[in-house]
Amino acid sequence: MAKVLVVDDIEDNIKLLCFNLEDDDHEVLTANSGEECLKQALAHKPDIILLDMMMPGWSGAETLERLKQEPSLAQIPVIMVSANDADDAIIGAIDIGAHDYIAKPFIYPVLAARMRSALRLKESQEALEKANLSLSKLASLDPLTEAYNRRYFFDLAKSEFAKSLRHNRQLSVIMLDVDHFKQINDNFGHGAGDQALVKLTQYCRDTGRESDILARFGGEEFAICCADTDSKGALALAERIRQAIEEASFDYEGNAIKFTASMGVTSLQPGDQEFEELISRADKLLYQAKDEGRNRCIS
Ligand code: GH3
Ligand code: MG
Ligand code: MG
Ligand code: MG
Repeated sequence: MAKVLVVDDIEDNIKLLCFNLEDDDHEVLTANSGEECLKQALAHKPDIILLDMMMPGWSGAETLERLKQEPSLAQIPVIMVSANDADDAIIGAIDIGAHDYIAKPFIYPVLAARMRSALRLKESQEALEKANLSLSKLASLDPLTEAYNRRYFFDLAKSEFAKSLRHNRQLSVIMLDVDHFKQINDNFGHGAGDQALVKLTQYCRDTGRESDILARFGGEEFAICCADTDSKGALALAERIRQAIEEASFDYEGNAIKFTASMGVTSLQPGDQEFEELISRADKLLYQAKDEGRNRCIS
């Protein structure tokens, strides 16, 4: 069963098609002009459109062109239905993007078979798009924590960096490393360590803003890129995250596990040319935080 939009300027043609389509359990929408077709298509997103060629106002070909120009409608298969079965008309319509072309008077079962073919194609295209989408999502995320991975972080953060330079806006980076993480693994097992990383991601998300780009950089090291944030704001955020981590504890196989983290915080400075400069500054500050006793933020 599909949602079918039937477009024809002659009421009787519409009636005949509706009769057949509804008999096949399709949901039928109708339009008696190209203009109306576009409106209906935008409002109801049909699965397929049966479009008359010869209509006053926009012709079938003109209507088809407009459907194909509209990004939200371009994927809907259109079958042209026309009394004109001249080769030129068929070629023209298919070249504009019609999926198929059927001459009037048509045999309904033939039209129905062509519709099924168009719908099958649309379905497989949609499945492919969905698969591509989840694939690209997978490729951008760290599988354990679902924070961004390092590679995708650089893609996003570099583009934020370029925008900040262009528009003279603030940008900050926080590098975070869990303190004595090895001890969590050693004392409670690798699963506890994994769980700590998942919790850490959650603490960072709960404390930060939606726009902060959070990534697992590797091991127990994370980076946060904060657009439109100056050094004062970034240090305050880092400090809130540090406190949230320090105060939290989670249960793992009956053990209440607590940990702390150290952070290096830096912001865009005059003269910065590459995003990597911020990363390496934040990294140095992070190691300073470790040297000075851990569980602290240094900017
Ligand atoms: P420091 O305070 O100096 O940062 O000490 P640390 O123990 O946190 O740092 P170190 O670099 O000595 O150890 C990091 C440990 O993190 C070692 C490694 O086995 C562990 N690790 C890295 N990735 C994972 C992971 O995905 N899961 C778990 N459970 N452990 C991991
Ligand atoms: Mg007509
Ligand atoms: Mg560590
Ligand atoms: Mg580390």
